[in-house]
Amino acid sequence: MMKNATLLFGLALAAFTLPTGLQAQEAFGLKQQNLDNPENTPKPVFPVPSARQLKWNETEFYAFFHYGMNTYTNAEWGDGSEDNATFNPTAAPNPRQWLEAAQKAGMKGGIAVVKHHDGFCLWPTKTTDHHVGNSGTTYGSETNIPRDFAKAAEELDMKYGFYVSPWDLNSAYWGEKDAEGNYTDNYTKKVFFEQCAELAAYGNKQFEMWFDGATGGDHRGYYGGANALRTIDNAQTYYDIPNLRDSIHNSCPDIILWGVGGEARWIGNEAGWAGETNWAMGDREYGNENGWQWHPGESDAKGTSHGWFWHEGESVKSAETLFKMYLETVGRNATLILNLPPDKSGSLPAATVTRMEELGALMTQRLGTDLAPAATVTASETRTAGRTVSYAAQNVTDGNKDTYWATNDGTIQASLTFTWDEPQVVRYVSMMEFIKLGQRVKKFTIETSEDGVNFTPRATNIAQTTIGYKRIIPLNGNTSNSYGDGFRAKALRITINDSKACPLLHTVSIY
Ligand code: FUL
Repeated sequence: MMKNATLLFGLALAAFTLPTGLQAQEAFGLKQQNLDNPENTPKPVFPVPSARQLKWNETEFYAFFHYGMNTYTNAEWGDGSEDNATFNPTAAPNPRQWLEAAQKAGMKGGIAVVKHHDGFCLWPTKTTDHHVGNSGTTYGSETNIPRDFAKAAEELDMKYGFYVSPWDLNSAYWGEKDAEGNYTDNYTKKVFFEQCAELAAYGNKQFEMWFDGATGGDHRGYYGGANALRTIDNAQTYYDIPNLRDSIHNSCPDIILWGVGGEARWIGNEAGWAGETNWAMGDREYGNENGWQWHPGESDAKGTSHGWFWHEGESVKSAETLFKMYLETVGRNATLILNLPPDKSGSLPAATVTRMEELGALMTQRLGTDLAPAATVTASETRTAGRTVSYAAQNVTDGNKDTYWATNDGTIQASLTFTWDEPQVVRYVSMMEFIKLGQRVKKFTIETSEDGVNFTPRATNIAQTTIGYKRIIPLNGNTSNSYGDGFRAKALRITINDSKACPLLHTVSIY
């Protein structure tokens, strides 16, 4: 009898103190989480960017500097026959001055052309005699652009990289064929790979190497004295791109090989615009929603009136025009590489420097004061938190790109509302997706409300489709001279209307 009572009491106690199932999970603080995915992390939507592509995208706005033999021959494309002594700077070339000007405009880096199609190298290369060291001119012989450019960029805490033309109109090896009519690998092995390796040695913090797509055609070249028309049929195989990519990444892990390198794409024009709808997959201005490879767009555009290289009478575009280009590229999920050509002195003309200061001031005036962190942010739905990770609406204004707002799986329509204590004047909205898990958003709308109750859609003439790395919407729907009076708003609402999967936004800024 006594024995049975003890047993019963023991069983009752066990039932009370040893919870099972849900109770046990709660006891361990797991609530209803899936044990395989304790943070409730959303599944990626493929393709996703590589780590180096993500870092590259963060560079956003950077400069292009076309300087070299063409600066002294008034050409855009030389033919490779130019004499070394023609490279004759009237002062010591000053890449630090180039980068300082770019930094004043808000750019985070720069790419220097160190060899254009004419083949003249702006560093003392071992691969050819056609280089600065043999120019014999006062400042020419001392010039070493990659060395000075990399040093200045590191000092200024800017990202840097080099444009090295695969096409080489000076080299006897370029496009050379053997007796059977097959291309030899002399150029790729003895010249191009070696030049890329020499350049990679100028600093392992390089973020991009720029390879133009020119492949010969109807432009006559010197080619070591052959004076011929030459062409290659397939740049990918001729330049042995997969091998080149691997060898460069071994020494410079963060370099994106642009263009023929396959890691970022040409935006399809050189006028400084990307599609309003722009996917990071696919090609050209608009990309492709269903592209299988992460292939983000870069827009290369001239900051001056005429050439990529400096010419007599070259003038710099207005700050307003450059700001429009910024909105239509960086503001549309592309990066912008803006060309600023140094003149014969090896420095940027004073007018270019002044214009960059003006552009910087305009950028600060228009996109410098973010009103979003002062707002209360609410969401129509917030994804169930993980063990340590929250997907709360406030994540979009915490200044941390690693935290984001998300909805639950299956919810592809949702809104975020920003409300201020006092009405604000708003003009631009900038949104950034958490693209580490893929580009998702296909359609959205932005509305403002003066009273916090009645909302009016804004910028309805603009395709409010993709977001991607970054999308900036001028609320008056105008990318040119779009400053305007702005809208008085007690609240602003962003509604995602369609998305490939649950939307993930890591930052929203309102100006
Ligand atoms: C092109 C080149 O042919 C132009 O001269 C210029 O360098 C431009 C940025 O890329 O492929």
